[in-house]
Amino acid sequence: MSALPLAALRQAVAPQSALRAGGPEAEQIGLLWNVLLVVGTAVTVGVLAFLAYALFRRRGDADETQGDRRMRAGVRWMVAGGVVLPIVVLMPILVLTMRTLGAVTLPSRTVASADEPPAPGEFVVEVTGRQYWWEVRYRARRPDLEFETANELRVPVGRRVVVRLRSRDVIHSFWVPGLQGKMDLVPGRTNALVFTAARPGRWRGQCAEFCGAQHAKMAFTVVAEPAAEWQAWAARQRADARPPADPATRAAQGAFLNSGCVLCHAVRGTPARGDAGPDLTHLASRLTLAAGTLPNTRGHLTGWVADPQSIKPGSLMPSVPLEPRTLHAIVRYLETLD
Ligand code: HEC
Ligand SMILES: [Cu+2]
Repeated sequence: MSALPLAALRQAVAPQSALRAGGPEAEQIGLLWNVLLVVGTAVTVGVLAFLAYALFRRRGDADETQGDRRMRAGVRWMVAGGVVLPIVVLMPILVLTMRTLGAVTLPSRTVASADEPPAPGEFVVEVTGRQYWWEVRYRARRPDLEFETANELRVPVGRRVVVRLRSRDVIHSFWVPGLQGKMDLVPGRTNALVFTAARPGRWRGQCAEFCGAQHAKMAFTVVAEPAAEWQAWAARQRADARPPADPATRAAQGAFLNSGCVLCHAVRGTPARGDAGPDLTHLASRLTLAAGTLPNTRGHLTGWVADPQSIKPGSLMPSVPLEPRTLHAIVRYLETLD
């Protein structure tokens, strides 16, 4: 077989691999992992070798003094293998683990209450876990610079990102293996983690704490891009939704505003103010739909709006029966929300 399948596999797992570190925090964790792998393998092989030796060696009967000597040797081996070796092996690992923890986690004093604005120079994103999607709010020292999106974190390359984690319902867990370890989102408290994306790219994240029927379809994407591109993106996200440019789009907007959608979804700049589902103001600018479940294309969008329950059974968006004309008008409108 050619090398192709392996290359394809690598490509497939790369966006969500802890072995492909995307920044300094992930590198520290990767280093610890590599040390544990090497030491663990060496200990396992050593133990198995001793075991094989003990099982297969041949020894004749011993007289009494030989027996005594063997007994004392046995005790020495037990002390060496059962006390000295574990201490010698585990102490450095403990120290390395503590150092890694210290290097990749925030001191508890910076795990601020969720409502505090960021400190000067701090880049804060608030992520709220919801069944089964992620509400994402970019905090700023000036309230008018804050904005909300969903299921996607865009960050400037090289910027240390503080993610404040909260939950609206049950416990979720925020995990981007290529950038950081896991951290729970617990109702009633705010946790925080930091990561830095050292180069432009995309990393897949995943809810890592079982949170209900659609837990497996609760993913998200971290996109890191150069600071100037991020600024331009943020400026677009802050703006209200693009108003309809022509009568057909105005009619399409009407179809959306007259459907039940507005009870649960917000489109800033329109009367839609719902809060039960993701903010749709700039839906068309996102890579995926329904928390990483579908690529954001017209076909998938239509399928989702027509029957979300067949795609994510048990998700909190009901399948609303829509006339085909209404359905296509709504999709047409949503596609203008870039
Ligand atoms: C009862 C509340 C509710 C109603 C009504 C509702 N939605 Fe949703 N919607 C949700 C929830 C909750 C989600 C997140 C589902 C998930 O990913 O698990 C969602 C997700 C979506 C998404 C994906 C957003 C993203 O960022 O990935 C789109 C698009 C959407 N809804 C459009 C609509 C449209 C159009 C209508 C009207 C026909 C509608 N919704 C009606 C609650 C609702
Ligand atoms: Cu979850």
